[in-house]
Amino acid sequence: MENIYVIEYIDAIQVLDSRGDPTVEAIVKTKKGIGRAISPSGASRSSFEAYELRDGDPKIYKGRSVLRAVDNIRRYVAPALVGLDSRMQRDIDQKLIQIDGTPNKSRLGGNATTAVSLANLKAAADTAGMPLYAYIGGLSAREIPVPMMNLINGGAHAGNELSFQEFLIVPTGFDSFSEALRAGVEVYKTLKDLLKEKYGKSSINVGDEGGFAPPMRSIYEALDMLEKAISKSGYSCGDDIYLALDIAASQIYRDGFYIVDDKRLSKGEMIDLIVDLSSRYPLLSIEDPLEENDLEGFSDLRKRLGKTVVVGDDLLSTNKERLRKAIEAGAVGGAIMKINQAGTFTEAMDFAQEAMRSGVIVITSHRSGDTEDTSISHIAIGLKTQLVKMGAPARGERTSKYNEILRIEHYLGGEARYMRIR
Ligand code: 2PG
Ligand code: MG
Repeated sequence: MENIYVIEYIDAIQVLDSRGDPTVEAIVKTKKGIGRAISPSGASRSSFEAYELRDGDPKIYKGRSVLRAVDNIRRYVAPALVGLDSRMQRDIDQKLIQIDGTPNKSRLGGNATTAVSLANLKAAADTAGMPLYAYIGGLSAREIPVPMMNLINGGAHAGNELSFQEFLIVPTGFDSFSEALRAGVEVYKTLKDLLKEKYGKSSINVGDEGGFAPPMRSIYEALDMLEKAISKSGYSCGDDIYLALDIAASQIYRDGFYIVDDKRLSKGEMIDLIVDLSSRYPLLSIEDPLEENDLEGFSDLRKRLGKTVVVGDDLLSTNKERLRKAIEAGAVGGAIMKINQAGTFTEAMDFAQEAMRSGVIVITSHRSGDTEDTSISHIAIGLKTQLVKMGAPARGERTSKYNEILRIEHYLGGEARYMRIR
């Protein structure tokens, strides 16, 4: 009998991400299905991520083109994968790792491997006639994750002076994803009014992830503003809706000090600041509170934080070895999973499952440079991660992902369950 899952054709093209930077789209066709996927791109990248291959010619797209990565797919990946069964995702990802042959995917480019790995996953699901989340998670994939919505942008994602990268709200106390999203949007709109009133019209310009990028200088100001926006919208902060932070501390780490609100803080002072923040505000989680090499600091902080979850993003870089070390050291209660940090779907999936087995909360995450690709909406539900990070409810590359979750929730009907975090 003919095997309809056999890969017949692979191609790639250069497309654009939400910052106008070129990125890789891969296309995988089987006998009866097709999958397309686009690699996203981070601004605050760790040094342990899969390598993002860019051409570097300043005359073309200011050095940002990805034509070599595209060519690598056509020249090396396609001939090796055509003829394989697309359902053998692990074998296909292994093959990508093998063809690349480097520890960080620097030969093919992590952007090339990510796009192919995800396009293959989608092609297999399409061939099976199944939505991607169901292909990944089967019948039990019916839990809808809680969104972490990034309403105020700072750091590497905005042209303002805020030292921390992301000020998020987490609508946990609702019965469904759609109700939680509605609350998040109402807070976003109220925040817009409050910002305009206090700082003027220019404060409602948005940053890379669709959150506002106001001319604030203090992290306390940003958190106070979020609290106010939540209560003014009629919700209770710390009950219906929590706050969260992504400090992205490697970005503010210089010569052994952290630069926060124009002050130079030693590691001890930084830890004290974070402990103070968590005692003043209902913070569900704090991501990358310290720089990406300071495992010990993460563990010390975690002992002092009580209920606030310490999340590793750059620290872990969606890498199973780094996760293992962090778990052994008791350094994290939460882990960010980004497919393109790992470079293939199965590596990211193994990372997420290892974390969950150890009781670590997993957050499926977009990148600050993202696209209309909605793979992560399906992956979060398929892998049953408790949380998703996909920016503010604004800008097409963010709303496409929220909208896809709304579609899945609608499709699941009475089967859908909104995840409980607390
Ligand atoms: C992060 C991400 C996504 P970037 O740090 O968590 O929000 O940012 O994609 O720039 O690394
Ligand atoms: Mg982060």
